[in-house]
Amino acid sequence: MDRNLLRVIYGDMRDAAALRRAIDSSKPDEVYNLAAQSDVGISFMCPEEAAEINYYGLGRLVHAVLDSGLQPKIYQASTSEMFGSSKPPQNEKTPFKPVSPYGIAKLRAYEDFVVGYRKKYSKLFICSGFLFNHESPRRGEHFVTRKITISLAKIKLGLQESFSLGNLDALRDWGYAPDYVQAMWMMLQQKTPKDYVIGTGKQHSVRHFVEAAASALNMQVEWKGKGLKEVGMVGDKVVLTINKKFYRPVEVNSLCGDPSKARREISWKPSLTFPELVELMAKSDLVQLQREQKMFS
Ligand code: F7E
Repeated sequence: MDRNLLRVIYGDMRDAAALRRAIDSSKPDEVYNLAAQSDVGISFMCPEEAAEINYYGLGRLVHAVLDSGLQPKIYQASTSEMFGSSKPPQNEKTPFKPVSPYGIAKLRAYEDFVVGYRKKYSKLFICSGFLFNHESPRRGEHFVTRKITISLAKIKLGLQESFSLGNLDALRDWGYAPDYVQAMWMMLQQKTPKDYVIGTGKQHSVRHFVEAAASALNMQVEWKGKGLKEVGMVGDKVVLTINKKFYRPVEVNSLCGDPSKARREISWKPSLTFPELVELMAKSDLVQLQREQKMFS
C-alpha cells in the first residue's frame, strides 16, 4: 500500500482539542465515527466509559466539525443494540428499547447529535446506520463469533481442549463487515442525510453459530445436559462448557434487521450468506494457526 495514502493523526474521543486538531489538519470530506466502547458486556462494568466515549465523544466530534467552519459529511455508527428488547424484525420505525449502558449511550448520541443537530444546524450533514452485528476474520477475539471460530480451530489442531460461552440461545443477525462498510460509504454519497437499518434479515442463535463453525472445520457438535450444565461434545470429548460469567446482567434476546429501506433507496444488499460467513471465519483462523504452527515448529 502507498504509505502516503494513509496518515494517522493521534487523538482521543475524550479530548475536544485533539479532535479539533484532527479535523483542521485533515480537512476531511467525510468523517466516519466508528470510535466506541463497543463491548456490550463490558459496558455493564464501565457505564461511565460507555457514556464518555459513545455519547460525549460524538458531541465533541460534531462540535469540532462545526467550529472548524468545514462541512464534511458525518457518519455516526448507530447499532442494533439500540432496539434492545423491541421485537424483531427491527426497521427504522421500530421503537428503541436499549437495555445496556452501551445501547443507551448510542441511543442518546443518535437522538441528540444526529436527529437533534440535523434540525438545529441546517448545513450539517450527519446520518447514521443502525448496523446489526458485522463480522469478519478481523473481529476481536472477545466477541462471540471470533471466540467460537478461533477456539474451534485450536481444538481441531490439538492446541486447546475446550472453551466456555454464556447464553447459547441469544439470536443475532450476523453479516459480513466489508458489506457494512460499503453501506456506510453509500449513505454519505446521498444528497440528503438519511438513516438506515443494515442487516441481512436472517437470524441465528449462538448455538447455531457453534454448529456451523464446527461443521466448516469437519467436526460435529452434539449437545448434552441443560442450563449451566450443558456441554458441547465432539465425539467423546467435551469441547464447550457454559460459564455464567459470560452471561450479561440483561440480555438482548432476539435481533433481526429488516434492511428493506437500504435495499430500496441505496441498493445495498449483503454479499455473503450465514454459512459462507461462518466458513470464511473458521477457515481463516485454521489457516492462520497452521501457518504459525509451521513457523514455530
Ligand atoms: O455477543 C452472546 C452474548 O459480544 C453476541 C458489538 O459489535 O454487535 C456486537 O454486540 C451474543 C450476545 O456481540 C458469549 O450474550 C454468549 O447475546 O459477539 P457479542 P453483541 O453484544 O451482539 C452490536 C451490533 C454492536 O454494536 C456491538 O458493538 O453472544 N454470548 N456467550 C457471548 N458473547 C460474548 N462476547 N462472549 C461469550 O462468551
